Amino acid sequence: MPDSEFPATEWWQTGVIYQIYPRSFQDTNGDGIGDLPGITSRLDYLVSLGIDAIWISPFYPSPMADFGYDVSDYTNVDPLFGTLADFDALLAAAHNRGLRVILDFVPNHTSDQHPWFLQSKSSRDQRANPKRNWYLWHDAAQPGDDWQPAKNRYPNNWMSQFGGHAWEWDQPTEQFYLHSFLKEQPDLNWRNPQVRAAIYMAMRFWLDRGVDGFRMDVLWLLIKDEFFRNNPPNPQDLASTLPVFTADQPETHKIVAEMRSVLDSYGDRVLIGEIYLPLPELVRYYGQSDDSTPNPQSPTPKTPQLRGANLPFNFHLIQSQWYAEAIAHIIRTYESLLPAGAWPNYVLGNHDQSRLATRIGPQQARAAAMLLLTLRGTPTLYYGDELGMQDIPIAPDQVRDPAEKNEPGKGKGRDPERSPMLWLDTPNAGFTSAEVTPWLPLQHDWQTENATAQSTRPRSILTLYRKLLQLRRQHDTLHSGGIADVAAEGNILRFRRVALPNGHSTDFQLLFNLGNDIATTQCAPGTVVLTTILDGEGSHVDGAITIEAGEGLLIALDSNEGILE
Ligand code: TEU
Ligand code: CA
Repeated sequence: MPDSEFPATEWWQTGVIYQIYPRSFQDTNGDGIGDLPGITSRLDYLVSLGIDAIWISPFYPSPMADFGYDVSDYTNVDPLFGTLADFDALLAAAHNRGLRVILDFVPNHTSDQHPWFLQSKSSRDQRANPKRNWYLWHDAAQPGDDWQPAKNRYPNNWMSQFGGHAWEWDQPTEQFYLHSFLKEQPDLNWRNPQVRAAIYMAMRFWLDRGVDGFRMDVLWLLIKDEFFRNNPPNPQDLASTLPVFTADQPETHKIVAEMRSVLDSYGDRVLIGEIYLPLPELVRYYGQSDDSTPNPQSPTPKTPQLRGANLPFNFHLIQSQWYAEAIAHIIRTYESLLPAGAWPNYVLGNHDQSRLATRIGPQQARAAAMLLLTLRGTPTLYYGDELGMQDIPIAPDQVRDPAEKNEPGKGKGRDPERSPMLWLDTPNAGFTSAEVTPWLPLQHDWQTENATAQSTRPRSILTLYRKLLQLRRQHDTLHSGGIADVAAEGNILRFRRVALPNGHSTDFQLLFNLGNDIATTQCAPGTVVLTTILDGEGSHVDGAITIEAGEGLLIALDSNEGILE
């Protein structure tokens, strides 16, 4: 559906985002852990790959209980990753190359070592302790017939995403505090205006330095029910509950709008939200017209009715089964639910999810690459997916992720998808020096599947990504045009990208065989521009066309009349 009323003009609409997990990208000081100077040293690779922006997972000072998602200082760099000067150098080097830099911001919780929390837990007397209310403290539940010590009388049934109760007892002040994740990650009280102001100030610290936007961690979880009501049981799985009172609370949208106005006061910056919600709820994070407030800084915003996140992350392709009908359904539903002026986006992998090539297999990972980079909307790539990196096996003594340590063997561990980037065929694949043990093991086939080796192979998945990124940049239909006729026929997924109404762009037909057998379909006359097996480009097609299992085809249609039904 071409949205010609709201053409794609912003860098975060036409561009492609690449996520870097800094621990795993490039080590420069021989401690086996990636760092900021490492990212700087690899910017030329990213330019040659053809992406437009990097999003860097947290590098702030942190005790690293959750590898940086437990922040103890929002306005500095952890010595493990470098210094503020290293960050400024990285930002300048990226900007010099035309790359944007997006930071990962973690507003829902801090580290339990953050000075705010240390102060908050120091006393429950709110006059003596102005930060008590910065976090979510609660008395123990009243004792009932089966009397229990206070520390066992949880205020309600809320559970941590990392297992166990979401409440931790603080004996000195005899109250519980809420932690949606680890007990080392106490949740901030987002109803407190002082908390909001403090976070917005920290955002400004980085915006003033020149960062191009934020990916906001767990944006849909910021506000919790003010009456702390119990979550109802999940009818599908009575051992769990539904997050009715802990997620997607209506007041969250006001906060997103506030964050957005902080960014808008700086110009062309982007607000991305990490949001795992069904599509109808997800698209509300673009902003809602009813509580939109005009922004005094930009009196004529391009999309006046949308004051929420620019890109509420769409994870539905990650969560979907890899079937043509399921994927066609997601694309059509998403497109139909997008509010006017909202720009779509798709994600296929991140540091919390099993690797794409492991989930769907190496052959389908090529089709997935073409799908992600030809859909309408901003794609976000996860580092290493361009090499077809897989989940790595993690032996019990190699486990690093607290999500695995807390609940071993439940498949919650995220170490497998965080293994070091593969650069070279030298020991440790160029990630760190030869004699060092990297913080996570390397993928076994690093000698042949590293970026340097794949660069020399004309049919490697890296070559495919480079070509796709080049084509996406080159053709305005691909980065800005419309989408139409999204359909599934058996295992074939198809859609058309529709030229902008400028008279000099091309329509494209996309065809993907998401099954395990060769399949045949029909195509309007056109020229094959790219196939995921990197074979057969330049041939003319008209009518019946055969597609290999896991193959995707990008076809430039001969004329716009040819494809009108
Ligand atoms: O993830 C939020 C989140 O919901 C994850 O727990 C996700 O559901 C799970 O990992 C899926 O496997 C964000 C960050 O991306 C994650 O790395 C952090 O651990 C978490 O927030 C806490 O900050
Ligand atoms: Ca290092």
